[in-house]
Amino acid sequence: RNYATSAQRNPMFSSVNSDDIVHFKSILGDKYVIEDKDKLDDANTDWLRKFKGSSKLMLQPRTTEEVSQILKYCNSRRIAVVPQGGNTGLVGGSIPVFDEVIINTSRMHKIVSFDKVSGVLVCEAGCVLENLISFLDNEGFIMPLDLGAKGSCQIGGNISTNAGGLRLVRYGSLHGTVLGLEAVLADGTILDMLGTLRKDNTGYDLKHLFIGSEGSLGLITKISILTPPKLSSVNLAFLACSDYRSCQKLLLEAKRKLGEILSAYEFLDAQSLDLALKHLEGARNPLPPLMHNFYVLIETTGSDETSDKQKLEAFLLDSLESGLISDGVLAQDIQQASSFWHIREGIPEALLKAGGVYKYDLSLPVEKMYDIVEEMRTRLGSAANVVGYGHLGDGNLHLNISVPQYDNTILAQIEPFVYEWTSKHHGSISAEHGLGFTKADKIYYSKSLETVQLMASIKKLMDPHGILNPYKVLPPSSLTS
Ligand code: FAD
Ligand code: 2HG
Ligand code: ZN
Repeated sequence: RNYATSAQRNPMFSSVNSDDIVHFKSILGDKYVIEDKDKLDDANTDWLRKFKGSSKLMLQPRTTEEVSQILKYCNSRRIAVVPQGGNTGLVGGSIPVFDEVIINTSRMHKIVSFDKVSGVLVCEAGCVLENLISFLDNEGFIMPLDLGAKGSCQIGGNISTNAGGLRLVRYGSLHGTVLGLEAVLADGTILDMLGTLRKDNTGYDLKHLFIGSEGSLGLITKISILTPPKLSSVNLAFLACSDYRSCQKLLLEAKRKLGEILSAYEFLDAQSLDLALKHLEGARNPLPPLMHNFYVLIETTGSDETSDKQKLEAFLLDSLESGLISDGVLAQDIQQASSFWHIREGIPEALLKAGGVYKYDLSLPVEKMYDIVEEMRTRLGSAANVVGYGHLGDGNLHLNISVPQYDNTILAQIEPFVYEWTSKHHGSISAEHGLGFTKADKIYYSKSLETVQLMASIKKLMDPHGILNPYKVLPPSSLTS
């Protein structure tokens, strides 16, 4: 499907002409001004292969200075642009809606510095998350975030979406761990906010505007992030629970009894596990194939192998005896641990292989979180496979509705119901993926009119011609008044 079916191109934007191409080549050299159809096809298509833009040009700058020159020129010519990192975003934010120029950051992948005393890493925005994880591993540190897309996603994309992931329960959000940023504004101004201090209360902390603004306020070029030391003992348990209440109670118990070493608390329902086992290469059920309704992964990370393991084992034994868990297995080595993670992290890929998928990334009070999955099952009957999984420790449900093919009558059964339900229960319609294109017009379910108006004023102040990632994040109507 094309984006164009549900949006209108802003006629204020210029189309790229041959003089523009000549100009971009003078900034970047011929090789990094890409007009090749195959390369553009990939860059125009999102990870979900749900939407397709029609950009005829991708630029691949190497330096902040080049980004600045590109944006300055685009701003003066009213050429709209879309910043793109690893293109793993799940809300249609990283690809053009129409013919916006794609500014891809893949060549900006240098590590600038790493301070072993403070654990502060400074790097360029195009560093792939997995490469940063490997780099830090050699230094005895870890990234404070980890997610299934780590092999492709870039730190600039992570910060622009304020990605959560599997470790947020322990290390908190990027609003806490990102210490500084360098970003280029729409008019080419370079904002140096690349501080490396933990504390700095000199005026407004503007870096926060860029964290989670999905490329709509500026293009992030460098980042500084606080990384925790790598601890020696990591344990992972894959557990089964008979009902959702048990998953919830187990979370409270885990916080109470494993609090200081708890580093992940993830859950999946039986339907999610079935999909993973069916569609993921090499996936095996870690438990004997009995019928359980829910599964929980608990990871602990600490500094004392013997006592950490004893603590986790005692916790698991207690939980078995009290009936909170009905079965469970502790990974015996790194390979087994990564096979457990493969199941959890691979669910989005399994869903993609299963057919079409409607995705909802909801923050909800933990006790209400699974009700929406059950209500949705009742609404849709056998027309769809409704699955629920996610970051239970953070109150973040990934409600996914898998269908053989996209079907507007099914969609009409899902939306606006799912958004109204979330709003009624004081949840957020986007916990961690952002709004992008697909959810820009749904912002009012989670934000008040006055809040959206202030966001629109900030957008207009920072990007008066609206060239940065248009049609995303904010509904176009909020920007015209
Ligand atoms: P892209 O997809 O390229 O871009 C995402 C957005 O950021 C776009 O709006 C783009 O315009 C903007 N952008 C990118 N780079 C820059 C930049 N340098 N400056 C300004 N704007 C920029 N998300 C989670 O929060 N938690 C998860 O656990 C998680 N798991 C995932 C698992 C899989 C398998 C997949 C496919 C996605 C997952 N995601 C998750 C979605 C998540 O948003 C992305 O994976 C990641 O954060 C995006 O990084 P990226 O480099 O691919 O960004
Ligand atoms: C995850 O936690 C990602 O696996 C993707 O955020 C969630 O695909 C999804 O719904
Ligand atoms: Zn997630």
